[in-house]
Amino acid sequence: ADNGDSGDASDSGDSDLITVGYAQVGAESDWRTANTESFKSTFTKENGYELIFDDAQQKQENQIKAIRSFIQQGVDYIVVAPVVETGWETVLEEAKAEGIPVILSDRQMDVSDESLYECWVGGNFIKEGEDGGHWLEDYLKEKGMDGEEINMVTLQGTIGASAQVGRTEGFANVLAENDNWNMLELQTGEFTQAKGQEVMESFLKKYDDIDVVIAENDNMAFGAIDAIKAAGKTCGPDGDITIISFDAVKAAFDAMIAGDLNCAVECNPLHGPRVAEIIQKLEAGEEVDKIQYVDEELFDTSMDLEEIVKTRAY
Ligand code: GZL
Repeated sequence: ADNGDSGDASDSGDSDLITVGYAQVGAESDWRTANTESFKSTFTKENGYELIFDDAQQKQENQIKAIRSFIQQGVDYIVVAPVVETGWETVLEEAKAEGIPVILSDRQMDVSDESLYECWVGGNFIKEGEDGGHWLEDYLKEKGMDGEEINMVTLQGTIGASAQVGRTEGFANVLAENDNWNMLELQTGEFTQAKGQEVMESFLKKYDDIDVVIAENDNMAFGAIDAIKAAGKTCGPDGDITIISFDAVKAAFDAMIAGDLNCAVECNPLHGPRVAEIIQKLEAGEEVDKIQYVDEELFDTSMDLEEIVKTRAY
């Protein structure tokens, strides 16, 4: 894993800076890039911080190594975006033993003792999945297809990641209410464009009657769009295949404006300022809420996307 900043926090010289070790998932998607940028632009020396950044290349063992390194360096706070929900108890116990508070951002950890972390800030993944499902219900009704058999496939995110778990569960809640919807198959595309394209290619070979693709992030949707076009099919509002994606990064707006993507369910990546606010509260000895959801919307091609995208921060 590449450690963004070299040098040991304790010899940073600026002892009045708050040192923050940030164990980031990786650089797998546009969302992740925006999320990392949000932290790097918030946790600056001018703002009173020393940020030690680690990119784990989507591997849990690298994140655990990074957390151990932060503990060794005696950072003031550890922030983690856990790649998957399980397997964190031991290293969190080690941080607790050294009295270093841990804050979770983006994805959640499934731990028995919730005192092992101060709080979590991120998207409401189950609601995102349900919002995507309800959007599809309305869309099919508008097209007069609400009584027809609808065949769909899902490109899942990294299996075991909160965003995958929640979006799959949320969409499944709506699927259960529509017995004319057939979920042909779900398979992980690891939240990357390349893998998303590969899995979509295999779906297109296997099924010749796919009506809807649910892509659990925008980058897998972009891969699916390429695979669909390469197979001589069309997608988007005027195409054979309807695509719903999650994140709503700028490139997703471009895809909707180009007519390739139907709907993007937002997952706000700008967690830097929220985490800084939490640290300031903890510094002041204040209580912080355990679960803190960020604001999120849903965008589709019926909206004035050229206008909306001008005000988008990511
Ligand atoms: C969501 C985040 C997910 C994004 C993907 O909070 O965990 O990980 O949806 C990213 O783009 O890879």
